[in-house]
Amino acid sequence: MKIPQDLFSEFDLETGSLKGAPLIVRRLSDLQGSFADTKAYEAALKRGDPIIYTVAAMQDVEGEGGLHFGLGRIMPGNIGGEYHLTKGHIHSHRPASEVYIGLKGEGMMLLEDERTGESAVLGLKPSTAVYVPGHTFHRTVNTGSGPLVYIGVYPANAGHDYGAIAERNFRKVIVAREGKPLLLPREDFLKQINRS
Ligand code: PAN
Ligand code: ZN
Repeated sequence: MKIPQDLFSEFDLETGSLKGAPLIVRRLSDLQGSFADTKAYEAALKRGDPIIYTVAAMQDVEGEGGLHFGLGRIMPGNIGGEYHLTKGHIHSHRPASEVYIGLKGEGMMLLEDERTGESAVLGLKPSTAVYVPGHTFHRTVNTGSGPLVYIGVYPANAGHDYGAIAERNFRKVIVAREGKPLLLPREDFLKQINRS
């Protein structure tokens, strides 16, 4: 059997690139509405528009039974105490699940069941894998001091729905408290910000 080009991939943990795949770059300005502290977000944007994360996705294989995968790389940092994060989404084909594998750095996956609203938070670092079931919003957060690099593998027919979560955002936030990550209900965090 001849090995076609799309059966083999090489990825670079330092640049976040995947040979042959386009690199999607998400800057601070692309994350309007994602961070809870809107004042801190606007103030940060005035200072510059840094890259928050990149994703390089291999989408060659098509059809029933096929798999796609993406290499994500999130830069360290926070906005108003909330760690750098991905936009987050749910798969357009709701039953489609995904496996995340940590490759470098330290972070967390924030999951939220669309049907029950229940949240779960799971660590993501080298030698760990997180299973994201179907019908679940998922967001990745970098809680470390260096880049967080991971790979996500999902069905080729999953599709990405960003609109459903963009409207109301995740119910929980992951913020830095005394240098450590703390999971808080969004409402509680907003109250704390408005009091100070
Ligand atoms: C991942 C994500 C990646 C970036 O490959 O696409 O972490 O997050 P956003 O897509 O929310 O910007 C994945 O979950 N794919 O299905
Ligand atoms: Zn996904």
